[in-house]
Amino acid sequence: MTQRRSSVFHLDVGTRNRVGSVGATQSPTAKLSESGGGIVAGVLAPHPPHLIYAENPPQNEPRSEGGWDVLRWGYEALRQRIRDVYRPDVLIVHATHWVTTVGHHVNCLERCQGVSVDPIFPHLFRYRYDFRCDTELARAIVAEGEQAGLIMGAMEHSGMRVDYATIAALHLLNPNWDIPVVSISANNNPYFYGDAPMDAVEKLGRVTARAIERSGRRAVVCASNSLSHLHWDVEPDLPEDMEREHAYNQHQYRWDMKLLEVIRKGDSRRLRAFIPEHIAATASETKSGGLNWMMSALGWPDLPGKVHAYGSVIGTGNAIVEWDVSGGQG
Ligand code: 2X7
Ligand code: FE2
Repeated sequence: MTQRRSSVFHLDVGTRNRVGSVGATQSPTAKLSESGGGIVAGVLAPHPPHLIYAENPPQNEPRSEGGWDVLRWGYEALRQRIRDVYRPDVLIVHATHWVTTVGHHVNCLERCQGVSVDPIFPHLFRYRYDFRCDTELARAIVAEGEQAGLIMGAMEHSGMRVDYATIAALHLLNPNWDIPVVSISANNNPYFYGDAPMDAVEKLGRVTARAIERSGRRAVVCASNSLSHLHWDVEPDLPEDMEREHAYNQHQYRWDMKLLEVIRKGDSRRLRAFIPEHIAATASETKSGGLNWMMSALGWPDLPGKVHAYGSVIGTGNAIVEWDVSGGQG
């Protein structure tokens, strides 16, 4: 049997631990500002291209027999909440695979069109995208960030190919693409290990929240991250062969469950301290800073996250989680 090799990078699962400093937390029902603007929900939105491939949307070229159904059902439930309950003006995504080494970049292009290809799984994900950005809010985030002392960049290069983590998460959250988008890069310099500081990305979260409030927009903020990130480097002939899909090992699965238990309890101090431990134990993709950015934008509320689904994709752990901070105004 031919087996495909993937060259996805591996990180050693280290033993480094760093308990993050714990900052002030906010009430779970962050009020919308007088202008009506504010964050109504935060979501953890993993982006394995396999989930798009399995769905067979017209935008994606490769065809499949399906697969990873429970994760896709979880996304269906979350889509419905976004469409019927939150009705946001904008979806803001922290884009794990748009890696910038100097500063946090924000996509400031009016319209993005092109084909997004997963460099590791091009046989699964070649997706034709066409969507609009909320450039006014994007520029406001850049300005607020600069004012707060962060290195920011306004991305205006029309030739840039939008990364698959942005496209996959946004498709899974809103396949109609009828809500404007702001996407923010992962400034990955400091974020490779569990003991890397998250201060800058947390400041970016606070800055993002401030810009949203001033804009008068209702926003859903999205961390585009998988959890445990060890995975197979061979693939079955039929990529969607579910006989072959399971957690990479018991250690990775247990640590993801520990994180989800903390999330479901809604103790944000505990969560903030636990994230680096989880990264160190599992090479979790949250090392890109997306989860800290999102929780910081929400103000680290003491609010249980609702887990819509958990499942493995090529061995990695993936959880779809929602934090409703609308305070009944959703
Ligand atoms: O980027 C990814 C990922 N986060 C998880 C699984 C498989 C592929 O790509
Ligand atoms: Fe990823």
